Amino acid sequence: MSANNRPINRQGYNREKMLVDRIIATNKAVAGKGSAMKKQILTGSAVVFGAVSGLLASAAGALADKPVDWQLSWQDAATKIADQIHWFERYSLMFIIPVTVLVLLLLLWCIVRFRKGANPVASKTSHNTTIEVIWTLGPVIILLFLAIPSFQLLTAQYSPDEPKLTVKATGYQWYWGYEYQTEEPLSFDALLLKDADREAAGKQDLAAYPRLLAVDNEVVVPVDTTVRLLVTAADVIHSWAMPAFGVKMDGVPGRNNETWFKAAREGLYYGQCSELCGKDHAYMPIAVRVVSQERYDTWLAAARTDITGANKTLMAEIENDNKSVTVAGN
Ligand SMILES: [Cu+2]
Repeated sequence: MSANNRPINRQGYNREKMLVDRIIATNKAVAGKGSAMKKQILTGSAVVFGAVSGLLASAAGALADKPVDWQLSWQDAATKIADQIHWFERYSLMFIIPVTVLVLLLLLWCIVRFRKGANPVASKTSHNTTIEVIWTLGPVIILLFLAIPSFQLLTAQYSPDEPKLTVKATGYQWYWGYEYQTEEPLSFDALLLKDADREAAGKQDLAAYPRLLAVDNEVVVPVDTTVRLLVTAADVIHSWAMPAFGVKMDGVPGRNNETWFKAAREGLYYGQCSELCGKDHAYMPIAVRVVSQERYDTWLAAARTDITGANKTLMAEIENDNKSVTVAGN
């Protein structure tokens, strides 16, 4: 499977694959022991899981990076910056967890050791140079260890390569408007996809086009390309946020904020407006479709005259790919 055709939802796909692998492994182990009945049962369950996994795999091709039920951690990173953010979280936890545990233990020790019953006469000590040096220098050193990679990450976030494409996103109450600042500019609006419009849009697949996240017109960008994103708003403050890209930028009326992303894998990515902007704040999702350069070029040319048609053609091509990937995967 080429990098470009990697299933989009790696988390879901891997979980499913692990489950099937485990069942197959158990099945093999049981078969080795010669327990025919167990083998039959397990073969049966493997077949069932195989079928389910087959179904999921075919959907996986169309699946997208989006929040999943009971998710506690990040969405898979689709950009280097998101990867770095995830790394920094794990790194800072390596300090936060021991410090929290240490403080908790010290507290418990003080509570038990120096309680009135065990220590009726309190010490009158008010200064201890050694301990004061330790509890000043210790935190300073820890903060330095946190500050250096934190500034490195900030610098990386503000140092994109020369962007090849500029897209301006304007937040409105309550949808997004996009303007491609290409030779011949292209602009369109992206509104929440209503259930009633699913069929006409060919977006009945709830896994790929989740309720409250899918939109009518996705932002289409080429893979492995630095995209400069200008974010602004026309009425109140909005915020353009895409978790898988590690991007969140406020759109402020009268101001042009700038951010960027460089998506490393193709797929359909979902985000939401992340600034409380009014009663339909929850209903102005963001969808970005990352495709190959050729597909992007074709789409852009067609979108100038017919955005709906261009999106439909693109969708049909991607669906076709997913079908052949599934067949090849079998
Ligand atoms: Cu908003």
